[in-house]
Amino acid sequence: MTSKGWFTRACSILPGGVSSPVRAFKGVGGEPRIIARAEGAMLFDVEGRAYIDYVGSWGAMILGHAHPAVTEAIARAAGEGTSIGLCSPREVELAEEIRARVPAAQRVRFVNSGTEAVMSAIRLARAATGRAAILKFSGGYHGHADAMLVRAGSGAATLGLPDSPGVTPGSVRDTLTAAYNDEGAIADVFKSHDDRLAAVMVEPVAGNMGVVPPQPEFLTTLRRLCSAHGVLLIFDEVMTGFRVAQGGATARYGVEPDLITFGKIIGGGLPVAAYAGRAELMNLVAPGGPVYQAGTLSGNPLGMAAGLATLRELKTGKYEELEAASSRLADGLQQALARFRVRGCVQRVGSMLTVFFGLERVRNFTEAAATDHARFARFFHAMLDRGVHLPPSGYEAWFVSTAHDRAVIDRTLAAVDDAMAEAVRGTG
Ligand code: HOZ
Repeated sequence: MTSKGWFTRACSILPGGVSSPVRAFKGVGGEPRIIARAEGAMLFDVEGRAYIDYVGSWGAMILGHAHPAVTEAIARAAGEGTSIGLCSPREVELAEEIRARVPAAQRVRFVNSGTEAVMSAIRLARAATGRAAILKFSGGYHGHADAMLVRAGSGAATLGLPDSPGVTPGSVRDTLTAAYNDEGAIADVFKSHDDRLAAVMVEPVAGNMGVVPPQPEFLTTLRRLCSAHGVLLIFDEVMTGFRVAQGGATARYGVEPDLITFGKIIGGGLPVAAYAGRAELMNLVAPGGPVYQAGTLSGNPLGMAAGLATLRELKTGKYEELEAASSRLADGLQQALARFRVRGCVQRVGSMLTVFFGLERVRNFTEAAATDHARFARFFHAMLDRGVHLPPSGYEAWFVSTAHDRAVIDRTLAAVDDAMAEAVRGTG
């Protein structure tokens, strides 16, 4: 059956034909390719066409697809029981591997998705401070828990649903927002709400409005204000954790949060996430303390095995390879923009990057929204036609994996020239 046939069939049973909204191509038009399998840097659709993959399962697949160390670890674990629901060694080992890379993660609680990690970290922050309000940033995406669907990025921004219906006014009453990278706006929030502010939730590198790096003083200002006002700083490192450095954004920027949420890479492609942080905070989580949170599949042996295998492959040298491949790609894209005299920019931190059309710099969600999404859509399709699968929205990050070697990057850049010409020609 063709991609079209599968998608028609999918639409009759899955809402919008998908299991998560961005995949439906609403941000770029057309219909998604239905992917039969993935290996290394490549995707293969049901019609046998091959694509270089920059979705990377939205950041999870830092070693590329079906990495032998990961698939073997999963197979071994599966043979020893797919879910135990009781304490087992692999969860201890994975938590220790996390702490070895991110010392701020003194204690770790495993959950099953980034949404769950964020929701639980917020509950913990509220319990620890006795306050209710959470500050998030416009265009920041922290999963789909009610309190975080306010001015949200990622699929919510792509579909024009940053404040989803179904979220009650009561559940977002305590969600405050400010513009990313705007230290003045943040200082104002602290001035007016410090007695009710429990936590600041931030992506240390924004990745759900496209990649928007923090301005030099942004994270240190947040740290200083939080410490001065007894507010907890939560880094949402679901995307950046073990991605922008071995120790994530915490290491890359040298700013230590109180709590951290992880996902994606720590599960090696299986549904694993975690929240972590200072021991005295994390010890408030049940059964050590009174903050309740639980899950039947939490610490699942397959996920723990995949996460362990992934982290153990990610030695320092791998980050150098990722940096080299990603900077080659970003430079090539930037040169193509210049060659075709297209206004735009490539924003990159480590192995995550976004091409924005129409603006030379993007610092916040207002600017990300003002970029030329119609031109991105044309570029996306021109790349897809040439065998390169980008994330299907201008509000998403592209992810480079260790399987994207020089040959793969050069094949991508060969497609970029023609695709850029096509994107420039269109008028939409
Ligand atoms: N919201 C994630 C991307 N930023 C996941 C999207 C998906 O899985 O479709």
